[in-house]
Amino acid sequence: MSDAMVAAPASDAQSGGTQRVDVAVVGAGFAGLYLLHHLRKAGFTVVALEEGNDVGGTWHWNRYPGARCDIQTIDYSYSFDPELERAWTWSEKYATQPEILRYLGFVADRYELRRDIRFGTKVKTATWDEATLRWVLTTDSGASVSCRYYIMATGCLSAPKPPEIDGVKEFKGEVYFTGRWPHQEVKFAGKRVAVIGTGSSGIQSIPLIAEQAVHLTVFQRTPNFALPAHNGPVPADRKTLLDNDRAGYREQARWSLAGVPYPQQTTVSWQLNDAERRERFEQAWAIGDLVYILSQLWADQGSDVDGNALVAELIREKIRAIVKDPDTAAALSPHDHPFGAKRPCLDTNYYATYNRPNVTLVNLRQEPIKAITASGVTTDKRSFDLDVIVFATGFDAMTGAMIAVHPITGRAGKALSSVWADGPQTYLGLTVAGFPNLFMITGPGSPSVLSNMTVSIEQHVDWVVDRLIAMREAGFTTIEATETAQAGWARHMADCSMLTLHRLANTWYTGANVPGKALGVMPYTGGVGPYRSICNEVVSRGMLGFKLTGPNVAGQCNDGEIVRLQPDVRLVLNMMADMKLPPIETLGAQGARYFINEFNKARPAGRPVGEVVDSTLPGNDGLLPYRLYRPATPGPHPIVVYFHGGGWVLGDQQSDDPFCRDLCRRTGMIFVSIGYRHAPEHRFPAAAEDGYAATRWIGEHAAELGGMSGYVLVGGWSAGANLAAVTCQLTRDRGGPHIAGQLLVCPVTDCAFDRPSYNDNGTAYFLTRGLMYWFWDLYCSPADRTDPRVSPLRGKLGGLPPAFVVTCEFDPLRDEGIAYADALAKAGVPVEQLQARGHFHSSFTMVDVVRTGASGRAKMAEALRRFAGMPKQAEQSDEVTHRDWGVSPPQFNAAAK
Ligand code: NA7
Repeated sequence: MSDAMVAAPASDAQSGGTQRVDVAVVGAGFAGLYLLHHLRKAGFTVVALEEGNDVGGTWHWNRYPGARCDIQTIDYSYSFDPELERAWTWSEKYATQPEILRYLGFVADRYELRRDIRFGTKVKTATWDEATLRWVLTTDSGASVSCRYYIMATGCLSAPKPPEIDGVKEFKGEVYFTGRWPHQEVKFAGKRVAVIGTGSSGIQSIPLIAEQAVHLTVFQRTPNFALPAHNGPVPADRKTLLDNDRAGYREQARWSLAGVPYPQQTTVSWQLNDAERRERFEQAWAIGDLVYILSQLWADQGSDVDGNALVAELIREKIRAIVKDPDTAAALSPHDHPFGAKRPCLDTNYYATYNRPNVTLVNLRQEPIKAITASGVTTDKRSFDLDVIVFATGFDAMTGAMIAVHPITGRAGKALSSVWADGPQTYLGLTVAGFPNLFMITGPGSPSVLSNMTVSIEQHVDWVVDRLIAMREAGFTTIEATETAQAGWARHMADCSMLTLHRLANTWYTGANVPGKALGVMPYTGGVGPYRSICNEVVSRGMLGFKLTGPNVAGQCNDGEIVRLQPDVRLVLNMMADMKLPPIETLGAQGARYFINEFNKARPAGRPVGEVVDSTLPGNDGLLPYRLYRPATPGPHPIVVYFHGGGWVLGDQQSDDPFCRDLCRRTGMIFVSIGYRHAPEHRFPAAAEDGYAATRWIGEHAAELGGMSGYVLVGGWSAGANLAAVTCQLTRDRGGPHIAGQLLVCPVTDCAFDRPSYNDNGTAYFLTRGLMYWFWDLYCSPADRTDPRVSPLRGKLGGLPPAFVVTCEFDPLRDEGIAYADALAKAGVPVEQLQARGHFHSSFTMVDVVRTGASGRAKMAEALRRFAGMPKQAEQSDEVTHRDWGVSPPQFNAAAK
């Protein structure tokens, strides 16, 4: 059956002033229309309630001159019906508001949606009725509605915020709001016009108003980054991609990060030189596509302040080149937020407009508006006589339209506005604990405004409608998120937002544009594809985090948190699972070494250090290779003797290269990574004795290596941390050298395999129980395993150097690491622990892959510097986004305002 032929089941007749339906939808924009269609197709009775007098939602209200979408229109379209796609052709790369509105009207006609939409109807209150297990909606016109399910498709940018300037009512001229633009044409010719606000709406409308007005004064509080849209026909390259494989193109969009099918960029800024970066930037500038420039320049631009600053400066250079007056160019150049942290704009002639003689820019940072008067605007410094004021001052974004239905009263009489007083709390951005059978489309906590909205809307609608169908089939009539699931989602949201720069800017993404609004990154920053996979996982894990009940079936509740891993750890593990790698222990030692070397080739290059030297030193039985990493700062530097991971079998002196580089940069210390002998060729105690011999030699030759004499530090990861721990015991017992501190990252400390983490984390987190057994078998026969040179936990622990012990929540070795730290402390050794939530065994060594590991590495570096008596190092650029990591930052932090 064609989608266009779907018959609508009739809603129950209105009785006693109440319309009874299965589902009530609020809003008739992109989300409401697709919901209506999909729900009807699934056999539900539905009514949509829409305040406007026609379909369109945001596009119904935002009719200001120059209003266009800022995602290319071929991407900003429904994809649920191939026939619909064939039936509509966009005329431009970025369609105008009238064309988008025509499209939505076309969709409404095609599926005969209007007959189930009550236009001109505002929902006033919504109340959950415990007795009937239904929602009751009252409206400002016509019958109230009784529905089993209540779905808010109210949009993210649909509640304009008041301008918050005194005297607006005094003004005798014309006043317009971009978000509530009149339907008749507004004429600016011959008029003195002001535009207040330079977000997308201001930036799109200013050039067109300037062409008509006798004079235009732009009042700018915060300059924004704007890029030329280069609008015109749909670009041939994108259209060809779509035409050649429409289904594949759409599917790629659904699994992409932003809902537009661009590949993930992997090259980081420091791998490119100035000329290469400039070339990439110029290409992006010429393309005119927000998602392209935000995702395709270099991988660290959205996550690292230094990587971001490079783009920001290139854009400011463009502004200076376009705008002739240097003071105006300076005022238009953003410096107070990272590029992309605030929604950048797409423009047509925006900056060039300031070269017109009839345009003035007023920098409100230098002369704030005092008031609006009968004749115009008065700032601290001067008055402007005006005929027209256009407020392009934005929206109470993401939550405003939902809270505007007031009150929404859920279970136990609780109002949504009070539950969200400290910021929106949701599960998946789709549901709220305490509000059964209430769904939100693109609600706070979903990718929404950080994505191509149409892709996110379709995913949400499909997910919600599919759940309603499944519930109907199973006999369930209520669904409600659990508090545990919701709290887990807040934590995951906070973890995700540590990976981007959004939290560093005051924007409508964070609620900072509305005075008094709780602050926090409201949209989900983890990406569209990952979000989709999480929603799917909720279903595949038996509706994890939801309570389901029905009159004739047993209730169901699989309580829990859907994502407990750090977001980038989850991606890495999923990627590895998709690769269907063979278990390493089945490859044999040579095969496993080859495999790991090949695997390591694909990782991002480590960051530059002052110097890298390969050489050899005497081990316990012959020369050992080593790699020395020297900081760029003048020496002598403290030396850290470093032991790589690999279960005493794999790896070599450069296998932990990115980790050594990172720690070398953070600590300002020399790292010497030792190529100790491996099993099975050299079994226990070869590696342990090499570790000791190398440390002693380095201690004796520290000055020759450019290091400080008199002490060394030791560090290592995994089996390397085992060697570092063992080395500390051996140097204590064998007369030196003096070790000032030990860094043990996920150490092997004991030969017992019965601690809970061996079970909890034994199979699913890359380092498996089976692999550990294999390592042990190759390195050490059972009779030797209690020897402290391989099980340092069984050794004497008093008198050891201070230690920093790192363990990861999802690591089989977690509990033996914690046991070692506890035992050290008990023996009187100064010890600090970092128990890394949501991390796995390789989190900290996968530098620039598991970026949430940055703050943990910063703490390791701090500890090493403390051990060496050095002052705290200045924060590195990747710590800025991670500095709160590990302490469960609240999603919302009112104090931050
Ligand atoms: P935005 O992007 O929120 O822009 C609003 C603009 O108005 C922004 O420049 C604000 O400055 C400014 N503003 C807000 N209140 C005031 C007051 N009281 N005085 C002076 N200036 C003020 O809204 P838009 O409608 O342009 O765009 C919304 C989204 O629609 C956009 O991101 C796209 O996704 C489409 P501020 O930055 O707060 O200092």
